[in-house]
Amino acid sequence: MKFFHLSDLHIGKQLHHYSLREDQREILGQVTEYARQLHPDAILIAGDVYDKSVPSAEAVRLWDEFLTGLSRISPRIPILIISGNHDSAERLQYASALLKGQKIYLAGEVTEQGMTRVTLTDEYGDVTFYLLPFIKPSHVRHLFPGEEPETYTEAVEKLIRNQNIDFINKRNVLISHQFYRGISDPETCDSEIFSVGGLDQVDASVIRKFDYAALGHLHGAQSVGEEKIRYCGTLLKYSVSEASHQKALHLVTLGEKGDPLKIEKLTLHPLHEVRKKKGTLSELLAEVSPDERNDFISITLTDEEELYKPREQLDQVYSHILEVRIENTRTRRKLEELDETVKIQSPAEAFGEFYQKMQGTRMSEEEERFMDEIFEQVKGE
Ligand SMILES: [Mn+2]
Repeated sequence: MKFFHLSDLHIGKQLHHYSLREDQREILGQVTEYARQLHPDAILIAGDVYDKSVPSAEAVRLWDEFLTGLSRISPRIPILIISGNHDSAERLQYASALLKGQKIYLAGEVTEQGMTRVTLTDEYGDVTFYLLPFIKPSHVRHLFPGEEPETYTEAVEKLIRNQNIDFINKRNVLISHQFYRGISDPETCDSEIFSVGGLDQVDASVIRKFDYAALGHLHGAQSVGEEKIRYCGTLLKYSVSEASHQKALHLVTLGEKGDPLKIEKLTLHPLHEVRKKKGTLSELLAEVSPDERNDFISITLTDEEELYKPREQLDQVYSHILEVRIENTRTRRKLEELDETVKIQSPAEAFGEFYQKMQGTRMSEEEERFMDEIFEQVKGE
């Protein structure tokens, strides 16, 4: 059985205030084209369909276009979708009972009956797909009266145990959107949002019996400990920190029970690349190649001397500048000083310094007292 594994489409996302509408339309069009050519047995979308829980009309239209395009392929390819932490479960689930008739399976929530299951068949028998949308322990506590899960790991573990899955004889695939952690820390990037302190991490050992775990949530493609527990990552680069990522469409081939998996990465061609460029202003202005002109560029200038309107000059050659940073002896020294001083400063001292920088004069005693009171109040709360 062959299936596409996608996740984290984040439809409607912007990159540093640039709309990604055309980039997303292009890349989803390429996925549809691959589906038409290769005709996989299923398409799995592992959460974060949208970038926001209340997506824009434009984003909804693009998602509609994508689903419609895929469902026009004949014979029909089943599409299995779960909601991620960015999606609103209820909204994503709209018309799910109707869409089931079109082989589009949408799981926004876990119900009293547990996870949504979809069984598909190939020459080796059944493959059961378990659709586990993004959950917090509080979402599923009511399903386990008397033994409420406290942690994310417990919540996922209990849900799986409750399904009575035959892991010995049958082939089972999990679709899930959580922060799974193996023995080592997974690779993360700037376009992801996690809870502070790693409370949202799920021990990957609770899903290791599945023949494949199609994961979403982390935006860099990677496996968690084993090949078969895998994040496919985003189709597009959603932050500068992903500039060196190789984004691809994952095609997974599941053979007979116990056989090794095959994972192929199909090349995608984004409308704009995300690149980092570093050098002096004159170097960067001189060396620009035509195919980079319209890419998303993060620029680091290394000039030591003051520059005349660098951003305006760069705008003349690059059409999509994400940011311009300056890295020279001066900024490095500032960073070092900041490193040393920030730690020892009280909020009142830090504010005093900020005030002086902004106003060119120190705060009056009265103003200082006023600020002290505010900081005390905040502390109290
Ligand atoms: Mn995401």
